Amino acid sequence: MFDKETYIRRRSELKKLVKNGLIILFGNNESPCNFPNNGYYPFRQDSSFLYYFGQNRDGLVGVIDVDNDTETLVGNDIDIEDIVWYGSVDSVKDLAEQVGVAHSEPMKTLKTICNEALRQHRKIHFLPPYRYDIKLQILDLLGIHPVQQKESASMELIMAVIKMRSCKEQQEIEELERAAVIGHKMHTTAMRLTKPGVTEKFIGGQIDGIANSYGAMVSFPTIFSQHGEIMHGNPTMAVLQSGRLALCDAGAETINNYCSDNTRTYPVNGKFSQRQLEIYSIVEACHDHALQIAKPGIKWYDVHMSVCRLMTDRLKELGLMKGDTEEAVKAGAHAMFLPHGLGHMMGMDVHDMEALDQRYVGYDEEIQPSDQFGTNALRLGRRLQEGFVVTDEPGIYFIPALIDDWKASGHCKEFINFDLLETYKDFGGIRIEDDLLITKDGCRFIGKDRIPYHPAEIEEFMSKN
Ligand SMILES: [Mn+2]
Repeated sequence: MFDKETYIRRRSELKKLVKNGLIILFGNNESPCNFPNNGYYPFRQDSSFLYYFGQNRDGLVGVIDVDNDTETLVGNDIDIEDIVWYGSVDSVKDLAEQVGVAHSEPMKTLKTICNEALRQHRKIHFLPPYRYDIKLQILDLLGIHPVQQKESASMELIMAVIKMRSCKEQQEIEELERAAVIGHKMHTTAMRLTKPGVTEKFIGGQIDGIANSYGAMVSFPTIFSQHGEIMHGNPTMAVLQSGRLALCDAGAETINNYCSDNTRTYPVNGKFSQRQLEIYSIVEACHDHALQIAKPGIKWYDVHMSVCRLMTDRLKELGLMKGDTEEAVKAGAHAMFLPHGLGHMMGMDVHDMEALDQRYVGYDEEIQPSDQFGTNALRLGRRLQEGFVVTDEPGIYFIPALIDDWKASGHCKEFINFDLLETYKDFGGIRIEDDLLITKDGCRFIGKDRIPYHPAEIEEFMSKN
């Protein structure tokens, strides 16, 4: 948790942006895994609740009455039975005081607060809920059916939260740097453990333990797979084979729930083949290219497209693509190899604020999401600002089903050499990902120590460890 003043300042700013009405920020509840008392562990608080109310405990709701300038933390104190099982914890009144909130009320009062506001026809602002228990809570409090809650959510509140959370404060950047340190440990451990004969699951489990040991949890389910071409390939019991590449996309959350998100791809046997090196060097160039051009004022969409053009040029040199680069990228031909976006915002959520809808987080009046395959997976398109944190994660993948699909339909056949591509069906995929902080006049990587990614560094690291 940050100091009390941080939360007071943020709520005060939020009130100015939302202007009027009653803001209700729902904290998360424990989520049952296989029976009610066996919840998913660790508990994960809602990030916007954390941003404004700081308290990392289940069963809390933050209420900000903008018209009357009052703030209330709502939640039930635990009873003696809970104390027996979980130990004693601070009262809701204490929790409120710790974050500069003057009032606290038991949960049953929330219904009264909402009824009163409804009776007075006041605007009640809430964010789009993503957990079903919260949807039921909103149905009970406001009478809005769960299927209508996304469209009933407050645009004023959504836009205010996005405005505030998009630009990271200095203390948030320091948290992100801490997350990067844990991420570095996770990735270098995965590289150390990678060798023929080990299962993917063993490596995934070992590095998840590092996230748990030094921070709160993993920032998303760890991807560790010899099938790098599967975007979200979670670790399986498959045994690592010499000659293949392993792709590791993993990150940690600090105790204060700030994320890291990095990807590395390396040879299982520690030595790149010539063919692997050729593809790897293209991804490496694209990764470094984004670092060179990202800065305030430039559209992330343009950074993405610039990377796509570079990738297309380089794939043409290898004979995998052909034709005019501009035309190929316009047609979306590069998406055969890069079917996702160059990166996304990152903060307390690994895809920061994705629950608030990427249309608003990543786009604006100036730039709208594309519906073209590949570019439709670009989560961020709008102009960068100082303090934004975005991931830089180009990749090249050889997806057998996608190759067959495009080949059969002739899609982009003027830009793709399907005969040569056929010989890459057993290749897998490569992604390199680091997290960028947009600075005053450019950008820099988050994390002082780079996880090895230049091929010579990787080979040296893997031969020594
Ligand atoms: Mn990412």
